[in-house]
Amino acid sequence: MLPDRGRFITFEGGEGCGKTTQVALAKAFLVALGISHLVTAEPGGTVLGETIRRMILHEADLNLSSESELLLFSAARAQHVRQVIMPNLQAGRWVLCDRFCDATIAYQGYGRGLKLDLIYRLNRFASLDLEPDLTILFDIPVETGLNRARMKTASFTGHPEGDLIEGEDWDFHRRVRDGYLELAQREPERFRVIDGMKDIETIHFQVCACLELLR
Ligand code: Z5A
Repeated sequence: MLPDRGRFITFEGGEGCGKTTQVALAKAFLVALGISHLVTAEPGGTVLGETIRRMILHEADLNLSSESELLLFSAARAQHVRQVIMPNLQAGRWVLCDRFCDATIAYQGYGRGLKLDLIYRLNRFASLDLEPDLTILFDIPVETGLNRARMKTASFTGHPEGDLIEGEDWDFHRRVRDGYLELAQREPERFRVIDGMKDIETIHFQVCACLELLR
């Protein structure tokens, strides 16, 4: 952890795990502490990232191959890191990022079955070797997560169909969950795994405790 650089914290987990809820609460916590920060998400955070997000998640007509999907997530990340994340960290701001490189390993690696060593190399290239100071993984059973995600989608759109990745079968989402847990086991010093089945307030306290340790 470089002393002058802002802290880089990523939030990860399967569909409906509650990370976006917790990013918003963590933001309020940093505001209360007077810590200068930025909240962002992948894919997104730049004009290119938002365009790619729309393509990957909503344009079924593109019939993206797994390989094209991987390269698009990587392109979005390359832009996001160079244009948004790095400049903010270098300015001393903390950056809270909803998904980052681990998502590509979990979804395109474990989920789609693409080669992990290739994804690690692409991640390093796209991210300029940037590693999170802390990654908080919210773990919940796939069934609960997908139900939550569908209810959230329905509350916005009136029908439960989510995006193209959310619509993958349960086995895909189970591989993603197992992949995340394996990553956390492999790097226990970077990951903190939180039980996403607890209530929102309890989880928030746990997240705050993690953030406190980075001050
Ligand atoms: N993806 C990828 O494949 N490869 C990559 O490299 C990257 C991403 C970067 C992005 O979708 C998709 O891209 C994602 C992975 C893939 N897959 N899909 N689909 P996104 O950004 O649109 O969405 P998301 O990241 O998957 O999830 P989300 O919509 O942001 O939801 P969430 O963070 O998982 O959960 P939430 O919104 O905080 O909570 C969901 C609902 O549950 C909501 O109604 C909450 O009020 C409720 N909730 C939250 N916490 C609780 C608790 N503790 N108890 C009960 N209810 C709760």
